[in-house]
Amino acid sequence: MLDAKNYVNHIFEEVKKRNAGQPEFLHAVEELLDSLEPVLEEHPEYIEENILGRITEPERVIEFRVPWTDDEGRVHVNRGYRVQFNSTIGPYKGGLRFHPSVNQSIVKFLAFEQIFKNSLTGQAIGGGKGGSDFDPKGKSDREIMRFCQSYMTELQAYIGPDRDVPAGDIGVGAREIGYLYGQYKKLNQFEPGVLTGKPVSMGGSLGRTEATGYGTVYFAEHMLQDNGQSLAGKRAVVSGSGNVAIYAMEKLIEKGAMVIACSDSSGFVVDTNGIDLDLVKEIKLTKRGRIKEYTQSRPDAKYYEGNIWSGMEETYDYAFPCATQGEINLQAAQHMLEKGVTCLAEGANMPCDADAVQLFIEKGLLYGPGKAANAGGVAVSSLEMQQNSQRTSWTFEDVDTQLQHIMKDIYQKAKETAKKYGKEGNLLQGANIAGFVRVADAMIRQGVI
Ligand code: NDP
Ligand code: 2IT
Repeated sequence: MLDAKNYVNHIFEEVKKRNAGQPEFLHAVEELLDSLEPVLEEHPEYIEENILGRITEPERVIEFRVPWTDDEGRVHVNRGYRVQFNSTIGPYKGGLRFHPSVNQSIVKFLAFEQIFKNSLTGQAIGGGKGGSDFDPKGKSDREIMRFCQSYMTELQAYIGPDRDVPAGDIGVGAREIGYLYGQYKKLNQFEPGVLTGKPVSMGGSLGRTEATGYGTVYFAEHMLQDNGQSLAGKRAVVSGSGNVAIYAMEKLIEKGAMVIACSDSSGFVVDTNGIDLDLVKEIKLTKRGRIKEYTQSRPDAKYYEGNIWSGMEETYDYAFPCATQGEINLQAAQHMLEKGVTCLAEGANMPCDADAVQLFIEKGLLYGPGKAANAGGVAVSSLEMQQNSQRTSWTFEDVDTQLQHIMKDIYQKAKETAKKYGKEGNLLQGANIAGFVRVADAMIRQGVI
């Protein structure tokens, strides 16, 4: 039998061979494998049972054609995906992303992350993710509806409340989930538990919209409190201005922090008086506009094109990347440290490159990895599934209280697991090991399937 180090190297070589040309997926696998040596040394059965060989291979990858007609009658074709990565501890669970950059590598990386994130929540949910290279920007409501109907016409054959439960992600919010569910229901039957993130009027959970952003801030607060710091009176920067970013900003402001900047994929706005969140909501949620429009109503604020993390000139304390993967490279990370950042919690999935994370950890920055810090969204999705199967709905306060407990529990698990394996303070390693062990133990008990 190989020793832990050689086993990890062997598996990564195999994964690279089998997934050539999928850099995002390889990055996610490497990041997990890098953490596991100490736990493999302690549990040779994981090597004997070849858990890593099995856990890095999706149970199923579904790809399909999505044809749709625009308002002028032109016919378009996009590609749809659903990766059903691991169902050991529950039905596949994870969002759908509609963005032109979506490809198999991105969906596999997101589904892989989701396995360990979902495990950390303590809920009974496996890992999955899907989406399409469809670009929702500039499309009419009717075009979005026709696209969602076509996408669901194919996807419905593979999902179900105990089988696979999609939700939102980039480009997929309550509007899209509403259309997707409508088509599912037309082709099947009334079954709200087949999707989460639904509008509240049709079986969605109160608090799901806010959950990812709020949860990320709750997680950051635990990191800070444990280190004698707090959010109150501090300057924060949040990237993105979508679902996760908006509710991270809302909770930060409620906790007394001042959010001085946020962004979209074109550029970022800096308002040293504190970002006016109602204005951001009006621009992004009501008008579906661009963050640049902020300065039309707030002439004191400044708009800059480009990446927020490498472009910020102001100093600030805390960073909340809430846009997308790979927003923070090594050079941006160095710039952030120069600007005074001491804590970073990832609302997005894998927003920091590997060398950026390494630098943050080396420099002692409080670093909250996405699979722990942004798990509040999927955790509340699981609470939505519970409400749907009980045919009931809980109050906002009830859901938010459960979310706070779950985020605290995830933080404790990541912290204590890191300590147990001699990596005190390294929440990435703690989260990776804790998320992995729950799934690995259950895989062994289920046999080689
Ligand atoms: P939204 O579509 O609501 O918002 C995405 C935001 O990120 C927009 O401001 C968008 O700008 C920006 N963005 C998207 N792509 C890029 C890019 N390539 N470069 C720079 N900015 C970009 O998505 P969410 O808020 O739901 O998701 C944001 C992140 O959080 C993603 O990484 C997602 O996987 C993760 N996440 C989401 C959860 C959820 O519950 N929704 C749960 C856990 C994680 P623009 O409008 O210009 O495209
Ligand atoms: O990345 C994520 O955790 C999500 N997009 C949320 C998934 C979900 O099923 O709620």
